[in-house]
Amino acid sequence: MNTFYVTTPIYYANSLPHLGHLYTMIVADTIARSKRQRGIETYFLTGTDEHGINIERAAQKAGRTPQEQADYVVSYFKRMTSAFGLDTEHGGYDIFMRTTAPFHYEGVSDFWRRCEKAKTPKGNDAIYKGHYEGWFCAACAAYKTEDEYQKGDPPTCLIHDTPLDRVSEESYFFRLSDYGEALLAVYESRPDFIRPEARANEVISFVRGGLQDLSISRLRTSVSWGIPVPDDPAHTMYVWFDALTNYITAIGFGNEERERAVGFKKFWPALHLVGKDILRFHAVYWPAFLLAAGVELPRAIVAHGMLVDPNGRKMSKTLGNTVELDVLSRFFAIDTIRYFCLREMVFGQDGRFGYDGLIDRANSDLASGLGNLSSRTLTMIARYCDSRIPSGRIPEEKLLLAKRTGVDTDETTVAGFIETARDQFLLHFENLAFSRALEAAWSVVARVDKMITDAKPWDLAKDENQKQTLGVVLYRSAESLRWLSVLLYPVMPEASRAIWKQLGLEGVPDKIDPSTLKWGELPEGTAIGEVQAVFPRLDKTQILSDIRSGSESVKSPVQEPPASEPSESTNFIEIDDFAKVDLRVGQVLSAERVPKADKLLLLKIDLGEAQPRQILAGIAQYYEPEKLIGRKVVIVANLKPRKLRGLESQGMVVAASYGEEGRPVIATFTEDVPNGARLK
Ligand code: ME8
Repeated sequence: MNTFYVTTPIYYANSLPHLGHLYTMIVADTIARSKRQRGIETYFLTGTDEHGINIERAAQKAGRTPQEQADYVVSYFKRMTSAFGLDTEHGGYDIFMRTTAPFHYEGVSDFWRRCEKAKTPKGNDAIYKGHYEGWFCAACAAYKTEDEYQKGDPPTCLIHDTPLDRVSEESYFFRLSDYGEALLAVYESRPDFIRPEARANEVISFVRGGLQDLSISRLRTSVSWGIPVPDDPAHTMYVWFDALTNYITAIGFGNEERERAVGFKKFWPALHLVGKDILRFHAVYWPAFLLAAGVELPRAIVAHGMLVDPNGRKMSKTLGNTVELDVLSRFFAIDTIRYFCLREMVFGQDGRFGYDGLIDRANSDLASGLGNLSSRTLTMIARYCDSRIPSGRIPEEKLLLAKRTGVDTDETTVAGFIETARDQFLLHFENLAFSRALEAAWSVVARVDKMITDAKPWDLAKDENQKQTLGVVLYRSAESLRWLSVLLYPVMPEASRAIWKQLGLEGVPDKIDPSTLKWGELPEGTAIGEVQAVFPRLDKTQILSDIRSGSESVKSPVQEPPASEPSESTNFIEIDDFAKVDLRVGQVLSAERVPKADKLLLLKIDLGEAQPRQILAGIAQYYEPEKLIGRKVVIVANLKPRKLRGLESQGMVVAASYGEEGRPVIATFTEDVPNGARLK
């Protein structure tokens, strides 16, 4: 089956994400969209890594429980991914994976047991119990060897500059030292297993240098916030063992319900997209665990470079040099950020991020480049007409005429040019060389711009004898825009859709395989849509000064929630706001399924009023109607009535909603309470 599975790392739920985290998501989202565009069934995972000392400490500092800490960070992630168009609703990720999900516990336990039963290639037990003595960095969630820390009392992590913890305790070990040869054999036989090549070489030389066994558990008394080791709850699993396994538990490993819903068999193996900072965990430890458990290895591990600050230091919360997502979302369009990340960062290498550069690129490549090409083409089509087709419609190209007369006019060269550029674009894209792919696309922008400048349609329009040529020039520009919106859709979904719509085309370019594009398929005579600037020019001085002064004049959709607030909600309301909601106790008098609506139940509810209320509730998949009869429920009594499936619903049943699929649990009372009583 033609399927594809792409993952980002699951991010630590100890702090809020920044541009670095967004970057990996943007790349993964772009890859997922391009696969879907080609008709490949794709699953895209992102999420949070919620266990370990890291999260425990962050929670403690913020006065939260670890679960509250994770919920708090996740609520921000959810708003952030929605604001940046990366969530399911916007065609982005398929799962926001959380390692506190019960199915993950099940899957990891299963995976551990498999490793525990396994023999290494040298015939030893893959997991054994021993004693660990050494230094541990909570920020990296990794044990540190002597060359990985700065000596001192206590020593500090070379990456995070934070003090290390001394660990001296009983621990389970994974016998990594027995896997060196097996891993090297994998790297050798699969040159694309680790990408880019330079990173693969680093991994290979690390493994050649000899592997040490890995401590994969901590005593519960030292780290309590974690998944218990099966049959030995005095130990919790090492957070990386737990976290890496998310990639398979998310799609169904070790849990039948998930398997049915997604399918490990269907989607595994994955392409793991990671920052180079965590390559070793993915390219050494993870494949070794998988080899032990007898699970197929990933499709590939692709490591990108780090976003660094102007001083070349990795952008990170610990260093306090991050680009905040609320600032970005306040001043820049999503597609501008996506374009910049993919165009400016040479994929695989570190890249500097600065607002100056972002604004310059946005103005040169987007506002003056693609945006200008789009608006000048469409404005001219709106204004001028060719010999036959009135203004406001796509003109005729007369390609056939030119071919027949054997005249090698510009049309053949533009068509030929864009076809070659498309092929280059796709080739670079396939190799994850996004920057070069975009260069190829922008060579088309330049080519078509040149054609317009050379042909001067504004002069042609003045001459009745030149109307055919005018039509040809405008057709070619418009057809090039159609191609560009298909090619660029995975990188800039919103802008591509906007151009597509302005061309007067039906649907969206998200399902058109760019390799099947044929020149001349833009229907002549199509009425174009309303012409609007796709990328308005950015006022650099104003934006930079607003950013520097911390101006809040533009509201951000991803502002940090108040620090004291542990839950998923963000804004406080006044008591008067709450009083507007009339919540009443009701009792279910009858309940039945709604034909042809597999989610809906039709309920009659006694609210202590003269007549029972008719209320529709989307709970049919989780509640048997007959079991609800007589049950006390909470009803929003002053909700504006609305029609669902032709039936009026006069209120709403209040229910909790949890999990990925939003499973409902109806609110109820444990004590007696009369129908119609108000909740306040
Ligand atoms: O390592 N530039 O989580 P994490 C580019 N939970 N990418 C960056 C970046 C930067 N400056 N900073 C962060 C963890 N990233 C583990 C992963 S996976 C089973 C467990 C991105 O929150 C990049 O993808 O520290 C990097 O690898 C990841 O965030 C690290 O996220």
